Amino acid sequence: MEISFRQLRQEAKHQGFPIIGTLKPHYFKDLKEILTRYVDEGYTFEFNKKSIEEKCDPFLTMENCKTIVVLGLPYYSESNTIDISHTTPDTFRGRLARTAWGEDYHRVFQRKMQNLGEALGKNKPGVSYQSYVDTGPLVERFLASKAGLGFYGYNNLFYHHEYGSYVFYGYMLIDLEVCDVPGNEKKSCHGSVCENCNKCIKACPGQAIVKPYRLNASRCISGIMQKKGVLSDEEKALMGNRIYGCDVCQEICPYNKELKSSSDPAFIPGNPPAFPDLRELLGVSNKEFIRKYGNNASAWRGARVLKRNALVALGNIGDPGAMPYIFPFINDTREDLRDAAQWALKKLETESKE
Ligand code: B12
Ligand code: SF4
Ligand code: SF4
Repeated sequence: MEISFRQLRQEAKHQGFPIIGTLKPHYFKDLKEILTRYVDEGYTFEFNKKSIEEKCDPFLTMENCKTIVVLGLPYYSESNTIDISHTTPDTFRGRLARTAWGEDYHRVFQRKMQNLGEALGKNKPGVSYQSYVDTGPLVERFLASKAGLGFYGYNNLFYHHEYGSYVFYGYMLIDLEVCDVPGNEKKSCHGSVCENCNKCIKACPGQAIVKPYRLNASRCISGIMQKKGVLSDEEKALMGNRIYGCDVCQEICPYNKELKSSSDPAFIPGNPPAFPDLRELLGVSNKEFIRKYGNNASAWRGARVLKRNALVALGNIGDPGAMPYIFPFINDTREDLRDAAQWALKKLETESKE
């Protein structure tokens, strides 16, 4: 069975994917080298030597795979469509990274990929496919680069020439050959932009970008905030007012200026807002949390992690008016919440005496 790239792209666009590329599945020897280097240097995150083979060999996931379809969803848009009261930080508001603005991108992806799969099935009855975003066996950025969709920045992010680094990637393994695939266009050489810049490396709060294209995930705040349990005092201090994710290495990047905006309404923040009221978050019941945050990317680690982060953020923001909201947690039976509350309170008390 075969489909032309043009037809596939048209269908993907119709289902809401402005970015699409394809590649033929094969054993990714070059990825194996990259992953082995990461492991040898000790910069691994939720992957291990055991799973390297799966990441490098798409046929272990789908034996009859003929094409890997890489799909991109841009998520950056100027805030003009967003209720400004929800986006202006005040002293009791924390911050969600742009990746958690609007609907959980995993859901958005799965819905659109499911629709794309069904549309392909109508055209090519019997076609089989598997779709993944984040939790699948393969490495999204690697696939995007092999499909010729852009380039890597020093900050380890993958850039699209129009939408910059604010693009989510997912992929589908299909048993369809794709014909008439255009050659990869070399639209820009990002390497030369990075050479005279290094802004992301200097700005990273956790000094997590240890060298160009190398992230020490254990120092990346984005990873730190997703960990469960008690955070070290150094980790807590690094978080600032963030409660989920970090955009510093993307916001500072000159390549991310004057981007084409995403037109996807799914990524407009609403409930929860981009800057959630931390007092409110600390008070929500599990039921209310599910209602308010359940459809948001920040919720996947549960209410407890976000509440711990909210306590830390209130300490970092430094307004003593937050104390009454922190007090109820200082003797909490849950150690992570108790520790965060005691740390925040001590910080506010010390600062108010200075
Ligand atoms: C685990 C994970 C994390 C971990 C650790 C990430 C890590 N080790 O890089 C943590 C929690 C820290 C994290 C943070 C973030 N993440 Co994340 N994360 C992932 C996940 C699930 C797996 C990553 C992985 O396996 N990495 C393994 C390494 C080897 O691969 P890589 O990260 O792609 O690194 C590439 C470069 O190092 C490059 N490379 C290596 N050497 C060299 C040398 C040269 C010369 C060149 C040019 C390139 C190069 O090749 C590697 C292979 O692609 C992916 C989704 C997925 N399944 O791929 C999302 C993903 C990478 N994350 C994503 C995002 C958005 C983020 C955050 C921006 C979220 C936020 N706002 O807080 C931050 C950004 C941090 C950063 N500077 O990269 C997006 C990235 C989109 C993009 N346009 O790049 C992805 C693809 C999710 C998605 N589905 O869209 N993430
Ligand atoms: S901030 Fe500078 S060095 Fe970092 S990715 Fe952007 S252009 Fe490259
Ligand atoms: S997401 Fe934040 S902590 Fe992680 S590398 Fe980028 S700037 Fe550093």
